Formats: sequence, structure tokens, C-alpha cells
Amino acid sequence: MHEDAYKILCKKLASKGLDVEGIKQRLKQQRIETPSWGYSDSGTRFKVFKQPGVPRNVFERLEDAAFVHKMTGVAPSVALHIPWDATDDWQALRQFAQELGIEIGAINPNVFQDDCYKLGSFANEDPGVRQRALEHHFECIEIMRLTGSKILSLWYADGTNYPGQGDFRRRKRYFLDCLEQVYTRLKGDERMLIEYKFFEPAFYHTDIADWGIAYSFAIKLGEQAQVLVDLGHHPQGTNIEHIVAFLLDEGKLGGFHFNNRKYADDDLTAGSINPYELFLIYCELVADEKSAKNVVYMIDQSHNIKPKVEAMIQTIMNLQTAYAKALIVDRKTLTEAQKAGDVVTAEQQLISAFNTDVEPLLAQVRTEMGISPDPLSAYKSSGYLEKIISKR
Ligand code: PSV
Ligand code: MN
Repeated sequence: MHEDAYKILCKKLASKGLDVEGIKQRLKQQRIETPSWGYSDSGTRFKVFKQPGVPRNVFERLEDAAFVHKMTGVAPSVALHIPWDATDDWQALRQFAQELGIEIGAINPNVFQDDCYKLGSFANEDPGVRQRALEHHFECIEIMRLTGSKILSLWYADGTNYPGQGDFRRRKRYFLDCLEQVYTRLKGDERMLIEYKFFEPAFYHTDIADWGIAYSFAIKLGEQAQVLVDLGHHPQGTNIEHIVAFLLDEGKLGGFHFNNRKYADDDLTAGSINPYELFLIYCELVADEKSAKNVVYMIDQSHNIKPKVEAMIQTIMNLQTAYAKALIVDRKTLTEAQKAGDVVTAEQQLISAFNTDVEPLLAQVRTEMGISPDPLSAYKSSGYLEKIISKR
């Protein structure tokens, strides 16, 4: 049935002067990286509800990621968190990924779970702790080389819980010094992405609290350091699309962690709470495709009660919908209206695209890619969940 709806949509888009084939091409080339940690059991400090069939090790996490790619066609890489995904045979893991038709993506060092990091990692007053955190980063750079990854994705839980607990400036200088030591180890084609988060786990201050701090570090470090925007890491009401546009224009947007949130946490499904915000973010990416070329699009969601693989497919579909809607914005009319000060016509270009049902377009794209037009239903009838429940 989607063919008829697709033809009607094509006519509508063509009448606006939009290049439907070019739009489909972009949708086919969209790439989304899924996180290994999104396939395992997770929860809150109150309870982790265990799910049958979840992966028991990194190899099984890769299997799930590969199945998500098989269903969606646009998720060919998976991010790893070290040591959660540590293995003693990285070559074997890399080869296993290749056999599954996927790649290892961003490598995420973890300097927040050991007892020694209670008072911070790179911001710690103790040079011994800072050195330990550095060694872990160096190990992660080695893992990048063993797995073929080009991205070191950095997030720090460093912060203080009480006023007076730490010296902001001294901590800042420790941070920069450590980040510089990491940066100098990077080869020319490797990048480090600096993620920010304004609170949690620390409740008083976070050392890399916002995009400005991450940006400042990235500028000081050099071209291979960029900012990572995790959608859930801003105070309520923050204009994330503006941050995205600014960073893109500065060549400093390195990547995303996609998710959504209602209150303070960041693990809700991307596009599930504020789809208009997600659409506006994609509009900024479409507006500057050249700068967005090397942006890494990653999901960072731990699905507490949703079935993991299914939730990941659903998330990817939401991201495709947002991107498709951004691609059908009549940018020519938008720009003309902006220049003429015609505020209503300008806004209307966005609203009209957002209100358009792009599902027939996405169904067509998927069919042309040789996958099901409805990945969620295809997954449900694939028998994969039953298979992993009985195997694991
Ligand atoms: C922190 O909340 C974060 O967003 C970072 O990206 C971590 O690496 C990830 O979640 C997993 O804990
Ligand atoms: Mn994140």
C-alpha cells in the first residue's frame, strides 16, 4: 500500500522543487552507531530488572548490534565501553565484528567506576590517580588501533558534591594537562570527542558541565579534538539546535549521543518526548552538510524495561523520521523568508515539513535497500528474540 502514498508524497515534494532521489540517497547513507551498553541489563540504583536473552559478553553484544543493522540497514558500527567490553583477544573481536558485517566504533574509556575515582579522575588532586586515569586512556588508544576504531569518546563523572570541596581553577588545569597528554598520543586520522554533562553523578558542580567548557578544551587541544553533544545532558529548555549550529559552523561538532529525557535522566528513546526538537537539530545538520560530514551519530540509551534490540530498532527509526523530515524542508523558501523578515512564512516551512508523513518515503528507501519497510514488525517475526532467549 505504501507505493500509492509514496507517489503522492513524491508529487508534493517535487512541486516544492525538492530532489526526491537525492533525499533518498541521503537517507540510505545515514549512519547510526549503537552502544554496546544498550544491549545489556541496566536499571536504576533502586532495581535492575533482568531480561532473558540479554548478552553475556561483548561478542554477544556485537551479535545484537549486527542484528539491529540487519533490520535497519543503517547501523553498521557499535561503540564499546572499556572495561565493560574488555576482552583478551581484540583481534578475534574485530574479526568477529567483520564476519557479522559490522565495525567497532567509538572507544569509551571508563574512569568513573573504580574506588580511586571517588574524588575525580583527571581533576583529582592526587597525581597518582590522574596518572592511573591517563594510563587507562592510553590503553584505550591501543584498543582503538587493535579494533580499527578512529574515535576516542570521552565523558567524565568528575565534579564535586559540596561547595568548597574542590578548587575549580586547579581542577580545570589538571584536566587540560591530562587531556593534552591524551591528545598528543593521537595519530592524524584519530579524533577525541569531549562530552559534557551539567550534573550527575556530582550534584554541586561538574568539571565539564557544558558545551562551552568542552569547546574551550577542544580549541586548546587542536583540530582532532571536538565536542560531543549528548541530548540528555542539558538543563531543561536549552536550545540544543543552536548549540549544534554554532559548533558545526566552528568545525567543532564531533558527534552525538542520541536519547531523550523528560526530567533529568537521559535514557528515554530519542524523539519520544520532544520530536520537534530532534527535527530542529536535524534541520541544522541538513543546513550544513559539509561540516556535518564527519559527525558521528551515536545512540546513548540504556533501556531499563524495554526489550533491548527492539528498543534500538525503534530508536533508529525515530532518527530516520527526524532526518527525513529535515531533508524535505523547503530551504530555498525558508532562506528567502528569513532574508525578507517574513517570520511566519519562514516558520511555516519547518512546520509543514514536520507535519508531513514521511513514512511512505522511508518505506520506499528501506525497500530499495533490500530490507523490510517495517523493521519493527520484521524484527518481531524474525524469531531472533526467541533464539537468544533459548541460546543464552
Ligand atoms: C554519561 O551519562 C553518559 O552519557 C556517557 O556518555 C557515558 O559514557 C554513558 O552515559 C554510559 O554510562
Ligand atoms: Mn552520553
